[in-house]
Amino acid sequence: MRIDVVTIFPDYFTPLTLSLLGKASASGLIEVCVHDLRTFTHDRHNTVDDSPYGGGPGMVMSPIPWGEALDAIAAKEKTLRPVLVVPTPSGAVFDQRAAQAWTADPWLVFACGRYEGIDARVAQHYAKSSEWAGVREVGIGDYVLAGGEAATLVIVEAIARLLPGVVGNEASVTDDSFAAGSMAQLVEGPVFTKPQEWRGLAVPEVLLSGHHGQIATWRAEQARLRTAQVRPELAADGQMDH
Ligand code: 6GU
Repeated sequence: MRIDVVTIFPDYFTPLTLSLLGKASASGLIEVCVHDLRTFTHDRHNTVDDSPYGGGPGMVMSPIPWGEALDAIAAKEKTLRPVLVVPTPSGAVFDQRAAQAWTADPWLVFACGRYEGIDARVAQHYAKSSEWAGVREVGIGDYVLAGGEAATLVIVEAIARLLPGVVGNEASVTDDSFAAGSMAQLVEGPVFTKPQEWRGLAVPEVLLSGHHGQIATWRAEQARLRTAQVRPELAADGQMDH
């Protein structure tokens, strides 16, 4: 999968060179390229923002450097069409289902907005461009961040770890909380490792029993209990009780 990121803070993306994502890049499973939006400006101060039409607080990102940056990126590859991803708290929530679906896209371009956001005509323009595969405006939760950078890191990590070969143990991905194909939306229950007793706390007996069926049943019950406790709004809650 090819991933381009456009931002006024390229340094924000050094985490993409570390750990799981760093290895995925080194092995060619993902190809990440980070671009500085200011290199697509032409004035002395590398201006990327302007005051909002209609008034109000804050500044809006100009469509002009965005158009130049995104056109330049799309022009580098003639055989693939990129999807433009615009992280914004005004977007639909990016969840595990979206992460799984987006693993099928060969090329994602992330446009990281700052200030009050990017001039809306950028998303409009690329949504109707035949050289692009579409525009997706997404948020990562019900809170407001200072810009799209942190959300982009979250989204890239959520997708990349689902790509075949990125995570060593495939089962650790399919067993995830929220993993597609699980009967219900559940968070996972508690996990334990050695020692068998630590500071007076014992590992639950069933996990030492070697009875795989009983262990699976116990884990499913723990997931159900924890989900009911911390995420009562999730669809699974209650339904499996009747
Ligand atoms: Cl994608 N961007 C910003 N600025 N805030 C957010 C968000 C995105 N998702 C949740 N809050």
